[in-house]
Amino acid sequence: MRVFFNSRHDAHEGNGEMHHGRLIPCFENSRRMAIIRDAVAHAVQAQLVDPIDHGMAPIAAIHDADYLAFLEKAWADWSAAGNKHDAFPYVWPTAGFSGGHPAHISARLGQYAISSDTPITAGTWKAAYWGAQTVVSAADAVWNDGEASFALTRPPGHHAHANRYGGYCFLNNSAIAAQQMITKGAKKVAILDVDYHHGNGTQDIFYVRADVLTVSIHADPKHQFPFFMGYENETGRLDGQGANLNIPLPGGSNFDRWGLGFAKAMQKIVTWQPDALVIALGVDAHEAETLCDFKLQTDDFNRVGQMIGRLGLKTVFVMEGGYAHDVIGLNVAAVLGGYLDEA
Ligand code: OKP
Ligand code: ZN
Repeated sequence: MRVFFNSRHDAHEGNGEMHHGRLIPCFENSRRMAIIRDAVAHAVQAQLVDPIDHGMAPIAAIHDADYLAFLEKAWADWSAAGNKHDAFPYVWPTAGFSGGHPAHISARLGQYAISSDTPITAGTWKAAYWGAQTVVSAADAVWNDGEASFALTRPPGHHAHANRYGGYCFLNNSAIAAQQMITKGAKKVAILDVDYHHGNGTQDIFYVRADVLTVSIHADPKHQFPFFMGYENETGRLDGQGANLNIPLPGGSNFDRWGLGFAKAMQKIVTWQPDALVIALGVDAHEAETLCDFKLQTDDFNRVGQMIGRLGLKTVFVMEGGYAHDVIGLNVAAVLGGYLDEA
């Protein structure tokens, strides 16, 4: 399988994140990539491909211009204000505030952030920009010849909105991949998000559109990030009515439970008849993931890949979450191997 690899991913390396009231090493770190790359090398005979630079157009097709201008210059503004450590927001324009859109970098961090778990560093823009180029290159390849590809990149993307970052995400890679295939001629694209967390950014980006189906299977937001989104009654609006499906599951779900949700997701995609499929491939639903509380096993990921393969669709896999170093490689390889066995 072609594996488009973001070799600039390590330009983004946060020094830490707040976790239960103290600063700990970032879950979302650069070691993840080498582990997954090495695991898939043998398992799916990975042909590593360097992304081509497609410029800003595919990114601007998803994200707002003011947000991109902020993100590109955030570190420069932050360091010009005298700061040396990673940039974090500390105040937000929440309900009841009039706004005012002040230019101060701390105000802008709060304006554009959904959460406080996501450091911006000197190399964040570079890593995120090349991550987007990685998924655009992967999407082009799949659309051109129908062969599946895997975009192996970090930071992840599915929590990023058109104008918001957070949940370790800056640019919504899965959304950019879907839009790229539409730009190239696809009429309908489905995005299936199997990450443990709800794909809030992806949902929001396509919420009023009829041409992109968004489906997410995730931990019930009542007890898990992103908390304020991801509920079952969010089904799309206007032209997008019926083109969003959320499948929240209780904590502790094993494959008996998760698989039922997955079957529902598969059914929706089959009925909807997309021209292409993007898999937002988070593997953090595995039982060894400490940030999460689902109980999937590596074999279960293999079954997931097989079932995706049997759909017979043009498929782009986009790396999202998965943090347990001892199993993420195995789990990604299990999905991709299962896919190749059945596609
Ligand atoms: C990103 B992806 C705890 C903060 C937790 C939210 C989880 C983001 C997961 N210190 N941050 O969906 O795997
Ligand atoms: Zn996740």
